[in-house]
Amino acid sequence: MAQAVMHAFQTDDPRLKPLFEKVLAGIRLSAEDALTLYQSKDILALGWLANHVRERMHGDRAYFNVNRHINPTNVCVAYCRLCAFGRKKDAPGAYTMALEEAWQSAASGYSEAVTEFHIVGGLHPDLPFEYFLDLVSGLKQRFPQVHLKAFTMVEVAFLAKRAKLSIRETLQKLKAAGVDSLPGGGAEIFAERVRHIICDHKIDGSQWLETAHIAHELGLKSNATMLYGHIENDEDRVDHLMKLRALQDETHGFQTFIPLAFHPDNTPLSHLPWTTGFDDIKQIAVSRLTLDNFPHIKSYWQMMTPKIAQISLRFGADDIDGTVVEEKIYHDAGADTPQGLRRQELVRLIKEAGREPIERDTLYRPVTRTETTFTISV
Ligand code: V47
Repeated sequence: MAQAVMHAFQTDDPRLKPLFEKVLAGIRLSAEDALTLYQSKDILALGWLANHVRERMHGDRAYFNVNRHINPTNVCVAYCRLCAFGRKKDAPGAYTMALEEAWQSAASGYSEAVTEFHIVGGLHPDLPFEYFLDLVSGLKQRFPQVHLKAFTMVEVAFLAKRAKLSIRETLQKLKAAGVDSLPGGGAEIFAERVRHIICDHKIDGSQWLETAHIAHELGLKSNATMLYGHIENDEDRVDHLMKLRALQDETHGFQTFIPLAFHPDNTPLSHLPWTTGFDDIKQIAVSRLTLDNFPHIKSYWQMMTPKIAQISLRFGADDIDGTVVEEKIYHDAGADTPQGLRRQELVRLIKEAGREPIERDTLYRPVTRTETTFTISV
């Protein structure tokens, strides 16, 4: 049997052979191994290994959800060089939704009943903490069946500062108002040298990790991201992955890892090139192979493009995110993907990759639909 498997794995990169042995035996890869993976050009061998792990964990299942993004404001005091979304308060294009407007926007769009609102926005200098508590409790009241995945660790830390509360108290209040889990944004790259340049005014990497730690302690699941393809190097990527893996060993609170390819258009880093398909696919494979304690690796179709996201389902990813409906952060930065995809289009992408589409809720419970209703299996 081992012989047959060995036969199926072929590589012209001798450095990958010992990694093959480790992956097959379920032995954790080291930081050094992760670096070797990044340095290899044998994308098919990396894909074979990542796919092996992906199928060991999930078989043919590939997950998606029916969700809607809500970005209540793009006003932001952080002025990150990586970002094309944030605006100064009085700058052209700056917006802040009144609560009624945010609640209405949640209801608009596709007719398919959403199971998740993904809520993130800028760090607004004046909006009080109560605005966010009211936003969340108002959504919960109007859409009690919808999971609220809201506020990155960066937003939580900013709200805590503004409300003069600890991170723990802030998260407790958000949870009591109706926040069910947290998205993975704002992690960027933890390495200080890079973080200083791409997002100087955000909390640092250790504060991001500490906020996630507290969220997990409070029973709030979260995701984690890594922004790649700008000025970081392979060592920075490995450092980021290892820090996430170490925290996950402690809390088991992360559900999904989402590598995010940098989109340079309209950012102060617009001179940088876009990532290549090779790098995007390799990043998915390395993520699956190194983050052995993360249940899911998401290839976010909005950012990867539907075509790369689909191929990723054979290179380590088991999730392609959801319908989204209205995406702003990537489109401000030059993405030419659609604003949203219908449920049936996601199903088609997955089926054509030879995978079994599983509609999930945010906590990865299967969702079954009739024409007008849906049921979540618990
Ligand atoms: O935190 C901002 C990134 C993130 C750019 O948790 C950029 O399920 C590329 O975190 N080019 C927000 N990336 C998106 C995010 C996310 C997306 C989908 C699913 C989930 C989840 C989370 O987008 C930001 C930042 O890291 N970002 N600007 C840019 N120009």
